Amino acid sequence: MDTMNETGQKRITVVEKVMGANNRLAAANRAILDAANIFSLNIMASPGAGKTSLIENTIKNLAAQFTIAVIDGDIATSIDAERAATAGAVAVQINTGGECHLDATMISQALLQLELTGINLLIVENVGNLVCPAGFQLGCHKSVLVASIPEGDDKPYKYPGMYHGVDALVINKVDLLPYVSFNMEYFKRGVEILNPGVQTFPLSCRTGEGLEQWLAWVSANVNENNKSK
Ligand SMILES: Nc1nc2c(ncn2[C@@H]2O[C@H](COP(=O)(O)OP(=O)(O)OP(=O)(O)O)[C@@H](O)[C@H]2O)c(=O)[nH]1
Ligand SMILES: [Mg+2]
Repeated sequence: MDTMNETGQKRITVVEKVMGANNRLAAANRAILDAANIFSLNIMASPGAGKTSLIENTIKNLAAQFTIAVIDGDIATSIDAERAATAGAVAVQINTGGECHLDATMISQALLQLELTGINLLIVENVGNLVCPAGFQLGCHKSVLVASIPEGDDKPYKYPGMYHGVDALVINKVDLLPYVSFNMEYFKRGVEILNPGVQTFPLSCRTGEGLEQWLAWVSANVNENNKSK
């Protein structure tokens, strides 16, 4: 709502208007995905946490079961989309031109570039950032945060907006636990305060430890989505 302050200046709530427009477009994206019977994940994380590594592992393990597409958001390159394509998915690159997050408009443009018929699973890799992506709905069915051991155990406390809003949490790079000072108890306590009971998958994209539980969760969601249609 626009408001008038005490000096008579009109304060226009531009942010609310922008977010409202984004959310409407996100709902339209969801309708397109639902009509095509596609289950979708929005993968968010800080730079280098292992989003693309997790996506590669997911494609390699589930490509025999599902047809998988990837929309890769990156500030400037197509490196990650190429990695997803090499792993066996149809991949579309979005270069945000410096923007620190994907938004619903970008996803709607990317969806136009995909042949949606036959796709079961769409994975969106958001731009590496623990702040901005949390504020922009894309229309995906579930949002996933990939935390990683070397980032430190204080991240839930420092980036509450991101930890609060996600449907699942991957804790990647557990193979580095012996080498990094990371108090899992302290980390999980922070997560529990912000997002009680959130489904959590400690794993290593490098060694494969813990991947099975993650793959089972993704498969169950895709199968559930197929059943509900
Ligand atoms: N030790 C270890 N390294 C990992 C693991 N997963 C990913 N890495 C490494 O971490 C680095 C970053 O991985 P990416 O998958 O590119 O990370 P990302 O989140 O997609 O990075 P951006 O897209 O640049 O934000 C690479 O050098 C990976 O090989 C893991 O489980 N253990
Ligand atoms: Mg990446």
